[in-house]
Amino acid sequence: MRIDTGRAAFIAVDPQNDFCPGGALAVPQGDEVMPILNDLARAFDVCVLTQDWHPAGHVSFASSHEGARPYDAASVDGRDATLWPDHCVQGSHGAAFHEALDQRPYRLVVRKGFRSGLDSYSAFFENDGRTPTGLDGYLRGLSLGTVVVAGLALDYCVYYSALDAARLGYTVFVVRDASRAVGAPAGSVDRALDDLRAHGVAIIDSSEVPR
Ligand code: VGL
Ligand code: ZN
Repeated sequence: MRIDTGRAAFIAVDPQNDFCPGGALAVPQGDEVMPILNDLARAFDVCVLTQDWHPAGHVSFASSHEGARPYDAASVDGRDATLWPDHCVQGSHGAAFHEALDQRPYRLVVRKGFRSGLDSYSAFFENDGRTPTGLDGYLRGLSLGTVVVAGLALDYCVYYSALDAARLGYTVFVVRDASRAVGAPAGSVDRALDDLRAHGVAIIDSSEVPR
């Protein structure tokens, strides 16, 4: 399917320092997506950034749970959750966008995960599955029915953003080569991609986006 870039929103997910090598929750080769995101964003009329934006002591941090270690699975408020190193703390260098990201094409920044007791992977809903970020309303207001999603991390925030978009009825593309994955627990990437395909999401290469 050919993407009509005039009627689609490009959503670049969390291209932040903490998700790049040297960062607190480093995604292998996370920095390599920046030039690809820059190239893609120029092709779209509407571009949106998401920014993971946690208060200190956030519930998703292992340091907030006695005896827990980063990457442990945990139950938080009755939901399965993964605990992370402290990352993307509001106002920190780690929370800032990577310096190689060209921010000029983006007209909206959606911050998420800013409530102490609730994590948010998706650009559309927080992890309770029902608290909206407002992005759906924004895209509807612009009459856009297609989203193209890429960024960090493929198996978490990109995955949940694309999944929610599909559930909301958008036509969804995930750009594989413009994304990098945490890769934990083992098999997380294949599970995410299989589940996205099962929900009708197209996994594409950046060369398939018309310029
Ligand atoms: C993310 C884990 C925790 C992501 C954010 O951007 O994929 N992953 N917070
Ligand atoms: Zn986070």
